[in-house]
Amino acid sequence: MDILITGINGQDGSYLAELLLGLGHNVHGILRRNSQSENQTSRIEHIRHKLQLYYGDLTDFASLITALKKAEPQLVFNLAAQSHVKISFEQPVYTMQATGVGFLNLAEAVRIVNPGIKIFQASSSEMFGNSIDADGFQRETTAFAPVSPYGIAKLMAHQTAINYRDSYGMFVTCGIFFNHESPRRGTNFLTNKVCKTAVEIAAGKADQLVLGNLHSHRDWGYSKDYVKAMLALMELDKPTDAICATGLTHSVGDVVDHVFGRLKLSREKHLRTDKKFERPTEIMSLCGDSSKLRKLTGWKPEVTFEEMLDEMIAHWQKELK
Ligand code: NAP
Ligand code: G4F
Repeated sequence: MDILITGINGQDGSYLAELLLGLGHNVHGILRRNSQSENQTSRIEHIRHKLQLYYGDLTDFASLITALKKAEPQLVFNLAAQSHVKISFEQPVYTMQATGVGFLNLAEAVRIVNPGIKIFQASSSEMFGNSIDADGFQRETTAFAPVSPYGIAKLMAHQTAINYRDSYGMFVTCGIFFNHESPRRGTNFLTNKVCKTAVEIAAGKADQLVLGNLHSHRDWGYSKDYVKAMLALMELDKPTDAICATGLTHSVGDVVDHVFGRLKLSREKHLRTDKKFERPTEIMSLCGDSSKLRKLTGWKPEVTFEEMLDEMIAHWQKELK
């Protein structure tokens, strides 16, 4: 198949491209122009020669039409977004344009070019805000109540996906993804910030890890596991919405304790908090029930929270050498 990925140079986009190439598909991707051209392909340099890439942006409707016409895909995975929650408070308008209206641009471009193209939308557990079922889980039936511009933008995209499914009979599937990480995670997200800084401290190249809220809980999975779920969802006969999560939750402090424990660092000496890393509003606990996804596709997470953090630590130790 010809498959188009928006956000192909992101964490998930790069792993999904590897997975699809391995299965023999023709993989196309949309790249954003950067004044340092190496940054445009920083996560896909190793597979770049196998990809067909087009400059584009979710906020640029014409570029989406052009990419769809050139790639002639059967599937489109929309993984592009301004995906950082804290930054969405600093750039709320851009986040709405890229993450919310950007998906509308893509859905409309697909409807115009070829409504038979199947779309995957990367929805987010941020859409739940602090909604939580009595047993401590979020599931497909839990009410959405986002508390960040990013969460609101993702909810706009999510509802648009459902509307295109209902109004036009288009195949638009949403994976409601909980946090997932890897060595390719941006280093301004919690897990990779902790791993990278802790390795630097252990090597004597930094002294302190400075974080915001240590008490929020997240359901942290592994990116390579989650891109398999995206593909499994797109292989179903009918479009749907399904949660992808591990079903286990850990606090920010737990992440620090695991990483500091591995590197024999003391919290007292090397950990500090600063309000500048806190958000105006915070989600206190995310823990996803992914029974629907598991039942429909047989998917289950393969890498544990601890194994994933160990892989991220090893990555930074190698980089530092
Ligand atoms: P990521 O590493 O931040 O990657 C996002 C990608 O989107 C990057 O390649 C970025 O381009 C591109 N992008 C940003 N704005 C764009 C725009 N206006 N037009 C076109 N491309 C744009 O995110 P990720 O972790 O791979 O996540 C993939 C998707 O899943 C995102 O939609 C995210 O919101 C969603 N999601 C992620 C998680 C998670 O925990 N990772 C959980 C739930 C949902 P550059 O490479 O040029 O920066
Ligand atoms: O790693 P984070 O920035 O991820 P967050 O905000 O949960 O969002 C991620 O997951 C969402 C799915 O739920 C995605 F949709 C979204 O695109 C993104 O991938 O922060 C995790 C937790 C938060 O509670 C945050 O307040 O860590 C806390 N935290 C504490 N100190 C910090 C820091 N987060 C960051 N990024 N940096 C800190 O210094």
